[in-house]
Amino acid sequence: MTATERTLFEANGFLTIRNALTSAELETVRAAADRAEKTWENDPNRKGARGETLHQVQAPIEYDPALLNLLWHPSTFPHVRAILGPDVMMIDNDYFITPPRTPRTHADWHHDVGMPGVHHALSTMMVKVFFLLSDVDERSGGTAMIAGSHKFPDDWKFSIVADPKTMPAAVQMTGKAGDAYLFNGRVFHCAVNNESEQPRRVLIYNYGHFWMKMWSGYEPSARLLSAACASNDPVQKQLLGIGDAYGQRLPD
Ligand SMILES: O=C(O)CCC(=O)C(=O)O
Repeated sequence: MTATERTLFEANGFLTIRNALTSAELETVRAAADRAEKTWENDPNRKGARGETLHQVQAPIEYDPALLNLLWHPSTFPHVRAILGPDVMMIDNDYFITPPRTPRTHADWHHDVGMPGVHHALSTMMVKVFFLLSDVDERSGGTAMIAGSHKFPDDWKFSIVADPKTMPAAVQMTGKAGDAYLFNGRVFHCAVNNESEQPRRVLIYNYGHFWMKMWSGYEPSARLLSAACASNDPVQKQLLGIGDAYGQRLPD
């Protein structure tokens, strides 16, 4: 991370990476995401949410190597590793498709992580990376955040709003397909309602520390675990949770 990126991330709790994917990569990832969506749609037993505000293809890394490889993509993962440290591990991953003209938000204002009663202003427990697969403007149902809210005290009284978009001082994350953004899981955030005619498509990769538990339902399959072991790549193995519960570290 550059000094500017690090300072922006510390100050705001989020950071945008423009053109995280090249146009060739974006094409490959979009094709893989389309295939995953079709497979998921055609099999109601596949995990995820099938609601009017969100189609959630749970654990896209299980569907295609192009979606797995984004977990350690060189434009985003080094930032995550720099922020979380050498004991980084994957916590969950999703492909979110927000349908056009949703009647309400699929995710009202919340923190992803926190420790009630203990204020860890200097601890970063989770970092979430979003890759945009579609252009996202203010009307597309994107993520909104309160800058710096990862350092607010636990008892901070955020405004209560009926429409997430009207939260005072919220910053709307917008960008072009191929851009990415990452944020501290303690940042107060939401998805605003999609008021546009286009679906919003994002791939989400969430990371924490090796001693944390992955979200239930996101534990990698035996197939992915054995491929990671066979690769003998310390990053792949550790991100998928292979290693010692305590003391697990990526080499420098
Ligand atoms: O869809 C979004 O932009 C927000 C999703 C969200 O709130 C989350 O992943 O915690």
